[in-house]
Amino acid sequence: KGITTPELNYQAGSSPLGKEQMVQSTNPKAPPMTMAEFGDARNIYFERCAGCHGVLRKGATGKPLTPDITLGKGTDYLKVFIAYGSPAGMPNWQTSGEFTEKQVDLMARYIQHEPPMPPEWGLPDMKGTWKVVVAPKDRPKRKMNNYNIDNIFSTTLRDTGEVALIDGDSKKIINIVKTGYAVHISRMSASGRYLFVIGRDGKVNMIDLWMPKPDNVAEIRIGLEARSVDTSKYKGKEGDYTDKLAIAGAYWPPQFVIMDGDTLEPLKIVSTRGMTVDTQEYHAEPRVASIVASHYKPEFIVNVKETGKTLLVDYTNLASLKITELGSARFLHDGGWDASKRYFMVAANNSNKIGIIDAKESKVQSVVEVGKIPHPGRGANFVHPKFGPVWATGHLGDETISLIGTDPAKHKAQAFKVVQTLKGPGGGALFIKSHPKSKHLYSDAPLNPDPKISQSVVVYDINNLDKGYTVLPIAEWAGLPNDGGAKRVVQPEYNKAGDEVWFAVWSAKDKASALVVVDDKTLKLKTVIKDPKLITPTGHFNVYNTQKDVY
Ligand code: DHE
Repeated sequence: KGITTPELNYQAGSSPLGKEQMVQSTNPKAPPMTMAEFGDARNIYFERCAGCHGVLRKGATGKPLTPDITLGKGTDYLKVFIAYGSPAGMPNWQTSGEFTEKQVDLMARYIQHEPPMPPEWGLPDMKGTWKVVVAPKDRPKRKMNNYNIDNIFSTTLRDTGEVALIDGDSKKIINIVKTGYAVHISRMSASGRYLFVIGRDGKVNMIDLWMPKPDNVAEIRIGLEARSVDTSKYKGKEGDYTDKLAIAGAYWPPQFVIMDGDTLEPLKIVSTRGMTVDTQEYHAEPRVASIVASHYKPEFIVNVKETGKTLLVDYTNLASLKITELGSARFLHDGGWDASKRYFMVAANNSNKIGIIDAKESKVQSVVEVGKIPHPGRGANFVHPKFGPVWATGHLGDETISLIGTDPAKHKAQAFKVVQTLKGPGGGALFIKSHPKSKHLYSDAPLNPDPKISQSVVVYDINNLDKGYTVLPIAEWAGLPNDGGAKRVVQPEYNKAGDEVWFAVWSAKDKASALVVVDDKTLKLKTVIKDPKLITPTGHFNVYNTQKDVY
């Protein structure tokens, strides 16, 4: 049971904000509630509703739910809506078994009161949580272990708030490092020495891979809820910024912060509150989605979800920060570079578009219509036999994969257009991947409602795309016990050599999960990595491919 459509299953994930101190004012016109009821309702709201309706309930991909609207509708109407859902996309919370009748009544009353305001989080708050665990002067002067660092994988252990560092050569766990709550992504410093992870609770951890046993050297909380982190990668005539700066983006408060790349000391905080790109109306909580470091300029590329703006943040002078604001389309989410690393391809997921940012010319190159709710992760680059270099995205809302031409020099007619649409097994795709040394393109579909599809991946032969796909039953290959776990197969990730592909088989916290490694040449099972400590693995990031943006 549960929510039925993939995109809702995805967006109605949990926010840690429900646990924060907030001032709750009551509205005398709204149905009465006890303080205990407010507490419960607030928790449910942040666990299940805030992802779509927003922290302040002003609406994002879901409708606004402020008292000026909800009071007029009344408790009975709201209860029906929450219980049965709507064709426009509201889940059927009660009939799906997610909420009890009592909880539906609670939420119907709660949303007629004023939304509580979570606290702000400025420099003193950040500094209060900032810890340099090992000072730069006390860190190794050279690599102090025998690991092939380039081939280490950092695997998110979502529900334990940890990452597992796994030796990609021996497939053994090197260390399990405590991080923030429901850690989301890992990114590498430009030199490949430091690994950065960010938790949903805004905690950034910096891990030194040169230590005898790689571990945390610094940490900080940059906000109360967050998803993105990256580091400066520019080296050129304007300076060498290798390992100099880090950046993290927050969902709440809506802001990003630039930090010292050695210690995580917070240096500069910028709010993203402001006007939307299309209707030019004020938005109070535009969340920071994906962030990448430009290779062309000393800039971070910061994508702001609700305003639909991409900010090119020049980091050469933090005291007089220069930001170029590019407008593309609303609800910017995830994305990655094209193979030349000149164009950043970002999904405007609820507009069904890919915005293409030219990092060299600092402009929006194009905005391309794709399938329903594109979700590329960082996407996949490969050379199409007919159309040359393309970048690919799968979709949450339909079964297609869109291939976009990215080579204006030699394939001008196809550049920045959808050149081919592949058919996959169904919607619910999250991540797609290829590698310069591989002849294959892999796509998962962990949020497809059919377990047969969510527990396997599909592979396309790049030189034979019209042939369709081959299905790899990854969860079956994992050989896990029949414990009723969801066994969703998530995120293809290549090793450094580009000859094997890793997948997470993701089940609940109290069920068995595993990592499955496939031989890319033969498409046969190579190894299964199992360990009782591998709890809820989701994303995994190969050090070299992440450092060099190879995907
Ligand atoms: Fe993610 C990337 C936000 C749910 C696994 N996710 C991202 C990015 C954002 C984001 C903004 C891009 C970061 C960047 O590149 O700088 N994700 C969100 C959400 O808001 C959402 C919808 C709901 C939530 O409550 O978090 C959400 N994400 C999920 C999941 O349910 C996933 C599948 C499992 C999990 O661990 O929570 C998930 N997201 C990932 C992964 C990436 C990611 C593995 C990195 C992909 C990559 O290849 O870089």
